[in-house]
Amino acid sequence: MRHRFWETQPVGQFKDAGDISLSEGPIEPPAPLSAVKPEPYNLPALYEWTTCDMDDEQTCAEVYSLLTNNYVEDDENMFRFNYSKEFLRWALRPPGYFKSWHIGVRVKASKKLVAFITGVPARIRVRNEVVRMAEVNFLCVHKKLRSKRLAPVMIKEVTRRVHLENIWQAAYTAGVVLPTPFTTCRYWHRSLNPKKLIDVGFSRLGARMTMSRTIRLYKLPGSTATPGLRKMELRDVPAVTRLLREYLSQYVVVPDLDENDVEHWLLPLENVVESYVVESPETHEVTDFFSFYSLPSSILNNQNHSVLKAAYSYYNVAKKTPLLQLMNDALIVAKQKDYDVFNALDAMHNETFLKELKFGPGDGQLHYYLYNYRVRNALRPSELGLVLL
Ligand code: NHW
Ligand code: MG
Repeated sequence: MRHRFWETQPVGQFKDAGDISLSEGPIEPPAPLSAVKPEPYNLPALYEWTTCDMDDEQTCAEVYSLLTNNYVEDDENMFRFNYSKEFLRWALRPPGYFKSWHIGVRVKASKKLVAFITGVPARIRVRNEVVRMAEVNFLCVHKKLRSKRLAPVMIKEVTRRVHLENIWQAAYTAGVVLPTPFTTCRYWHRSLNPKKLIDVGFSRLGARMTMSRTIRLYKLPGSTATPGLRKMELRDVPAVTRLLREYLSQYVVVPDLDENDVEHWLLPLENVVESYVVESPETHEVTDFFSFYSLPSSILNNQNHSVLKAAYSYYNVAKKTPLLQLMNDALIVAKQKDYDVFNALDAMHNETFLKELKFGPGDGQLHYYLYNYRVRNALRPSELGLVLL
């Protein structure tokens, strides 16, 4: 497949796969800031750039509505991601964020928001190197403006604004294959509300299964098993940061998180991110934690249900509690909070609990990419310790 745009970009090219003369690291060196184009890229004449202030209720509502109606759908167009406004604010305003990286496109005449792309700053470790990067997400072009090569302009503009902050690398994920993934993960799904999932076409009744047997199969205990399990609090940030940094040290590509980052990304935020710690009843030490984020999907064309409530496994560390038990407690908590399904990638050590806890493999793949950074050999999902939203 030809990639007219991506062939021009500093990313691993398909033709270079397996070329052992290419070394790991930046593909292009940083340029002096004076060489970064100072003015925005040109848009087609009817459109204009806008910086989206996510603190502003009306702007946030416009972004929410663009994404709710035009963002990612499954292959069969049955579901579409429905990130909440609170979620978008959380995802886009981590420590040190740049408002200038929240980029919209409006119709000049009507001011209607028709396209969006964002970056947030992050430190990502690739093997032994910690690199300042942008995490790029929420690329969206209104359905009526598709296939007009607007996406490459959006990507070039976010790249330019990232360069203006003297950052030269980025990380992103996509369901589509582009040049060139450094790893590819699969989503696994654990039914919490099997009847609804079957009713809306998310899953199907297994061969020789009845609805009541299926409901029994996925039934969970009414309460969690781990003594000392409780919601994470602000005072847990130092311990959670230590646990997480130690745990992530074994993986090849991971976020480099300090206490400020952990406070932002893991402290519970109602209907956005949930984190639970295990505090030892004897020593009062925090020994383990799990977390998941809340990303509902709109159910397109169903009479009885309009929203699928999905929990997505985020970062989990099992130091003392067996991982299987910890994650079963995560399922129980999610069920109590009325989620319909619990999703997890086959990244990190997730493979060790997925089958046992009755997750089934999904049909979607998630490809991971770095911009302007070559990874020598594609990683196995179990070598990846990075979850993007
Ligand atoms: S992935 C979610 C992407 N969004 C959606 O799928 C929403 C529904 N779809 C749309 O809105 C998470 C449109 O279809 C989009 C494409 C806007 C996707 N990533 O305008 P054209 C992210 O947000 C390439 C990258 O005609 P369109 C991550 C495509 O291969 N490239 O298409 C975002 C082709 O290039 P090629 C993608 O359908 C990461 C060109 O776009 C892509 O009207 C962004 C066609 O453009 C995707 N998901 O609009 C990269 N989908 O070379 C960040 C298509 O093949 C890079 N394309 O001809 C780093 C930047 C920062 C660097 C800093 C140093
Ligand atoms: Mg387009």
